[in-house]
Amino acid sequence: MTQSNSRRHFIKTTAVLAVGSLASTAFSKSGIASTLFGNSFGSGDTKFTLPALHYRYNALEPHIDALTMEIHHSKHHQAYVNNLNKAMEGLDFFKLGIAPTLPGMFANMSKLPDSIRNNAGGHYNHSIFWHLMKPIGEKAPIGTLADAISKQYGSFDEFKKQFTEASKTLFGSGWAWLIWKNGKLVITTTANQDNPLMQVDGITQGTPILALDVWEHAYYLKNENRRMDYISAWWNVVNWELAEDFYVAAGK
Ligand code: MN3
Repeated sequence: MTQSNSRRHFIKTTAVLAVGSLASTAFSKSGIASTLFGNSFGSGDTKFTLPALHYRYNALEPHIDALTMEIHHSKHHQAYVNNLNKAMEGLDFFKLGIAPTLPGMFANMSKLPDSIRNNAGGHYNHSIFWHLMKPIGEKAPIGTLADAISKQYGSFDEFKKQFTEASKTLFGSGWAWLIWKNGKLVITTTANQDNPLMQVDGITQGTPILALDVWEHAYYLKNENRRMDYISAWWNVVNWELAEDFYVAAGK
């Protein structure tokens, strides 16, 4: 094998392994792994691309408006993708021993520059955020996740209250999450475009089940500074079916 072939082989093998393990922990049942990570090799062979939205920009109206969705997806998410590709160009992933994939980068966040952390996070977070919403949501959790939420929080209303509070009080830009960690559901938040999969200083928070973008760009056009209105509206479009799939996969 020539050096460049062996390098390519390493990148492909590690990329497939990394994507494979993420697929088995979070996407096995939902079947959206290829949508989200099919183009995630990034360095060398393929660049990251903006995944198509699986519903129209106006599909979440009246809860989330079409213009916000269009700008958020086609401008903001696209910028994370472009900047991620740009940030990866200057790095030798082979030399670093890091797979140039989202899971590969998340597992080595402390060794990579902030440009990767911000943009790989931005790309991943938005990719799952779009999927975790749908035009006619279930309005409440279903299946085993519904049972787990009731058991742990007493009721869905109590969970909703706590998740809403965490989202509302997050200072500045960031994300609210429901994650699975050490056999428990946990409500948590991250700043900027960080996410619970990122290993920072040796610590990974857990596996995402639910994600809410509370950056102002997610709601300012419609709700101006009223983040609470946006959070209340968002509960109507949560894709609880996918959240259940994530929960089932994460619990294995
Ligand atoms: Mn956003």
